[in-house]
Amino acid sequence: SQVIHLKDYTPTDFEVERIDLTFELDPKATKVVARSILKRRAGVAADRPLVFAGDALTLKALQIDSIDVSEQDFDATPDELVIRGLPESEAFEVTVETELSPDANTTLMGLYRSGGNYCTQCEAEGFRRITYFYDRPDVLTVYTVTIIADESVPQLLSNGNFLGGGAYGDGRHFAAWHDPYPKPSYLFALVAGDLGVIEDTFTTMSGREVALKIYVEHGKEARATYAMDALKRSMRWDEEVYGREYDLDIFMIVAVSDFNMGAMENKGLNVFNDKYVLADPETATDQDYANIEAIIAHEYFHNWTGNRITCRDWFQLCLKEGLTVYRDHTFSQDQRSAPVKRIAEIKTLKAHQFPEDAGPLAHPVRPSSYKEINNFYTTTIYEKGSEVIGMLRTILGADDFRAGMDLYFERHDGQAVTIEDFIACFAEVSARDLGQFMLWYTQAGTPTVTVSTEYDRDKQRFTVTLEQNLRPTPGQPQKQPMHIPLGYALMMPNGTAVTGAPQTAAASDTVLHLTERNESFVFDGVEDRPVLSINRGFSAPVNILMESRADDLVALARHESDGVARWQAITELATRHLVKAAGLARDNAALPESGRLADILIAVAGDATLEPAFRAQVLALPSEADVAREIGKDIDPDAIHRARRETLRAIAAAGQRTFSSLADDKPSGPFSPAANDAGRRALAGMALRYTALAENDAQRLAEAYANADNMTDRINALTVLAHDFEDAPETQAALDQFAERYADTPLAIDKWFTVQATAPGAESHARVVALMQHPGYTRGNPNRVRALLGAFAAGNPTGFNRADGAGYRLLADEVLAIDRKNPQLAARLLTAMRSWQSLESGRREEARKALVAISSAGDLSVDLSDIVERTLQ
Ligand code: DPP
Ligand code: ZN
Repeated sequence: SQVIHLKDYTPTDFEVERIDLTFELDPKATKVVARSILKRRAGVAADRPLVFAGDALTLKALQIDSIDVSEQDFDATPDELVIRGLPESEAFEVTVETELSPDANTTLMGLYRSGGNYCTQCEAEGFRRITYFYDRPDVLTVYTVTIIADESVPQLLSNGNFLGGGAYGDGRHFAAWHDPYPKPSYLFALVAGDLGVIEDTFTTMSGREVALKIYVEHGKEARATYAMDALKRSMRWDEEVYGREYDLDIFMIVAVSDFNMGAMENKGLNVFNDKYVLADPETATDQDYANIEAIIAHEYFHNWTGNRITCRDWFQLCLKEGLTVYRDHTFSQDQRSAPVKRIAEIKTLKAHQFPEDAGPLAHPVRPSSYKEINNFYTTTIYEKGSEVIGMLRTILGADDFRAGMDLYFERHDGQAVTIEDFIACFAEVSARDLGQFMLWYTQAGTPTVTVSTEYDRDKQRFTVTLEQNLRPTPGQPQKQPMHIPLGYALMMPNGTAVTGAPQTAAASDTVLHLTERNESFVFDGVEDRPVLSINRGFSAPVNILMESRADDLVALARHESDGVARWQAITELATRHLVKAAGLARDNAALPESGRLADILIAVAGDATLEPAFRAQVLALPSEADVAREIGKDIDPDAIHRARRETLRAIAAAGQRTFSSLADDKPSGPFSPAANDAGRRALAGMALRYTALAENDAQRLAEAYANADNMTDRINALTVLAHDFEDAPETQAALDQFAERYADTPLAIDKWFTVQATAPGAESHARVVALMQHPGYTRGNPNRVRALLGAFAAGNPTGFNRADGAGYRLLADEVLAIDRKNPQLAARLLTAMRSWQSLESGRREEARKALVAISSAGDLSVDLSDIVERTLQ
């Protein structure tokens, strides 16, 4: 397959003025007629052919201006339609008829069936599985859609506003939809089925009433009410914070159970993975509620950042994704606790994006080439893309940032644009040169900033020296220095503030702007040696290397006034401890005393002036994967596991009294998913784990499991049982009970799969193999596969990285089997192996063999071969 390059971009020869689509739905033979008006662009020669993309298509008929095109004037393959001998008139009509089998479509791209209902997924290149077309984001046109189906399929939905519908004859009916906003084909959607619905309305800031509908499987309506609430809050927030109003008469969301992504922002008709719509206290955790709120907001916010203004080409994907993630992050921060949400974002970024940036799949936020665009819906495009927007706001300040956004909306509404167009708006309103800032979009890899400090008592001068480095990444051997905005504060070891002003324009009271490779920042009038808090709030997505004295970190861990920065300091202390402990565990030596770390954690745990959710996050400690990432090479997952487990036990023993009382301190009254109560459950749940470890007794957990009246508490107790008390009889009893209780709730059984797939140790491999035979499991459903196999590969360092390579072989076999049905899912699963080169040599060799086995199997999809080849390189 060929490589596509950003530098090769050229516009199409023809514009599309409008497209009318007619679907006659049938599970095995759906007829699609696409009639579009094309207009030759000025300067395009009359003998240029029309070239439309297809994917696995069968052409049934082809007409131009209602006359059949003769055979010598076109070539149709499954992948392409080329028409020659076009009319010389500037505009003409092309009618393409194709026939599809939604039932046979297991890729979940294009038109397929899920749970008996028809639905579509067109981003990035699914529309070409429906009809031949200019399936690219820079071709915007107005869609009118007519859907004809059997009466047994009552709801017929598409984008835009409802035009009308009714009987069609022979037991069939129809519905017609018109979307007045020109859009690219990836935002097209069709849903048809027999679904339950909940309805509401929203009055926009200019007073228009919008109908809101959420469609779910019959009987699940009550589980959609939280999603509806989140939708209305999102609509209001976008008006208040960005001045963005919704633009159609109706906004619909449909939940489907078979879906490759989280959700899809199709204009006026969002299609969601049901995991991100359905929630009630019995089946959903607090984390599920938070995810639903975030993803509902994310897809809604795309209406302006993505739909009204879209991407010129797929290289610009972060234009809509990074920006929209930034918007949903700040929305959730506003709806919940900002520091707690920010900590969660930092954890996600470091757990997922940093390893991507450090391994063979590293790519810039805006890549310059790709083989398969599906493989670029990555944490770099999304999460790092969002961090880049956050840095832009830090550099410009809130007012210029908002002014830049306003200009962007005003100038580019209705267009398909580039990152350069976007950044130009901010450069213009702020009168700044953002040329160096653009490197964040073009250079891959996570910069390291080395920090050293010096205090001169005689001169009362404190100097901070920073050096930035960016290692080579695939295709980018050399890097240039970037603009890195580092939040900072100076304080005395007892926590009092320091007076003393930076002596350079490159620093404000809160931010050091590092723009050179090496730079020193001088503070005068500093009366005593201060403690430096750097990259406060994680203002830049970088690694900090600082030879700070442990005493300084302890001072920050105790006294940092900013919650996020305090968490950062505690995390740094804990990480250093765990890295040291892992080294000793590997040599079978005694582990270091954790007294000072334990004191800090126990003090935070018992500090009622702090938010419970914050205390829970501190108690979570860095994960085994966090410790592995910090060690960076020659990794032995078993040693890390032993070190972390023993550290947890030591902390648990030291704080037993505190933890035991916290474990019982739960919210009272009816269940509320709001942040406050969720935070209290999180703290109690964390305390329960420490208590059980201290008591070394599964009994308390079994009781907590039996008494739980919501999924958060229930799954927490079950997880501690399965992960820390795997041999206790209580554990198997609770697992069995859970399976029985939720036998009819696949999304809950997914949690049961994940709890077992992530139980540490070599035996988890056999458990996963056995669970693949469970009646609730199927390779055909992405949620099931991710809950079991995905969780095992990405969330079980000791189990998956079993020294004999059995984990890698299992993944390789399954990935190959899944690839035949759903390439996107297979390719995504395999990214769990992206850090294989940092393992110790025995495991590395086993991992390599498994990757080679995939690579040498025949008939791989483009998606999978792209990932496996890049991973091996
Ligand atoms: N549906 C995916 C998202 O919203 C891709 N656009 O991120
Ligand atoms: Zn998105």
